[in-house]
Amino acid sequence: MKTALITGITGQDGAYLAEFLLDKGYIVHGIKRRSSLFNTDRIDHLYQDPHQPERRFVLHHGDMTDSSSLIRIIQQVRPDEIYNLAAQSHVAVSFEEPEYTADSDGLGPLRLLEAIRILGLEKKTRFYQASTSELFGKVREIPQRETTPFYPRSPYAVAKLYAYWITVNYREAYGIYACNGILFNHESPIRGETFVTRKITRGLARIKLGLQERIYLGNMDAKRDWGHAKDYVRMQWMMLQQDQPEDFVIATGKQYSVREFVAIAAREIGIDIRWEGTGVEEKGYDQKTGACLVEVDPRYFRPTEVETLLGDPTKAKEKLGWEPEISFEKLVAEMMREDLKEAERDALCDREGYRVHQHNE
Ligand code: NDP
Ligand code: GDR
Repeated sequence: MKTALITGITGQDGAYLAEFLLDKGYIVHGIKRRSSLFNTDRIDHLYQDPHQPERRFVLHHGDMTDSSSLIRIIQQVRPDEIYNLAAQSHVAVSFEEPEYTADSDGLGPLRLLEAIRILGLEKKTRFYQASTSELFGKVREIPQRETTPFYPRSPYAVAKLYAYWITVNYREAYGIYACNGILFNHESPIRGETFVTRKITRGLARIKLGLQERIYLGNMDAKRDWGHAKDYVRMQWMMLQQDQPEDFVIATGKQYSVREFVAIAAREIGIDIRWEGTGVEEKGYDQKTGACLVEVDPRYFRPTEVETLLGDPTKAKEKLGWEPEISFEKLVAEMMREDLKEAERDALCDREGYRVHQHNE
């Protein structure tokens, strides 16, 4: 039975990966950071009571900015595989918290790699680093592949650039089985609510149920290559099962604009959007009722933007036989369906006088 340690287990990918590895028979350990409220909604269905003698799912308190906690946990768990998914993962927030982002996203991976070395686990523990298409930033080649030059455009991407290279360096310097998955955007019904796809599906569902009037968005022209998180965590595991460690781009090879995402998601719930204006003047109206459902708010513009990302997953396909199984259309439909359910629950609570989330950001 293999043992895996997942950092960022309470996040979107952490939850799907934990489920995937438990199904494969792994013992799964996860690192969560202390928060003032329970913060384990995404993994509560996997939870096992700590008083139970034989557990296959174990949570530890730790933080990517605290070497002592990381060394202690790795010493205790002695994992066969570490999946480093923890990060301050919001690009826009990284402009507001650049130093913290550098610490957790850049130095955090270094702390894990050093722990592997200090504990003499170089030959035992395999390491996966959650690298990102944001590394390509201001793109200089379309589509982007493993050999495309990097040009990061945010404190987040710069921190991840350090993480990418320190992973390569520890592989070359100390022979650690360490790889980077350069993953393009991947989404799901459990995507964080402030990433643009979830903001759109959640907002539209709440509009449909009368809980909110409008969605405020930033750059409508941004284009992304959006896949499903379930397909992408499978690939994270596959990367650690090879004879030799290598870096891979994971993407679908198709891209859509934010505007197109809105239109496709709205159609899922029977709304056709009519667009008017451009730039900060742009608005989206419901064709039938004439209500304004979408408005641009410049507060969501970023100081430097990544305008377009499109990945070429040929290497993953040829070397690992990986291909995405869930189409873009299915992804959007699933997200809309699940957000409608959530909005229905909120509407019910609202009617019964219980306070529901008002966040619209
Ligand atoms: P999420 O934001 O959903 O999850 C991030 C996780 O990291 C959460 O569990 C969070 O904990 C944890 N975390 C944040 N800071 C710390 C810290 N200082 N110490 C310990 N844990 C911390 O991200 P995703 O699941 O979407 O992404 C997983 C990884 O993949 C991230 O590293 C991200 O940057 C990267 N990535 C994501 C892509 C995507 O499209 N989803 C694409 C490419 C890369 P908490 O729940 O307490 O906030
Ligand atoms: P991204 O994802 O920055 O690509 O990072 P996000 O969904 O935040 O933005 C995608 C694009 O949409 C534009 N946009 C908006 N974005 C947000 N969040 N909110 C808005 O209102 C809005 N309006 C337009 C953005 O400007 C951007 O161009 C994600 C994260 O998961 C990273 O951790 C990961 O590394 C990359 O994907 C790959």
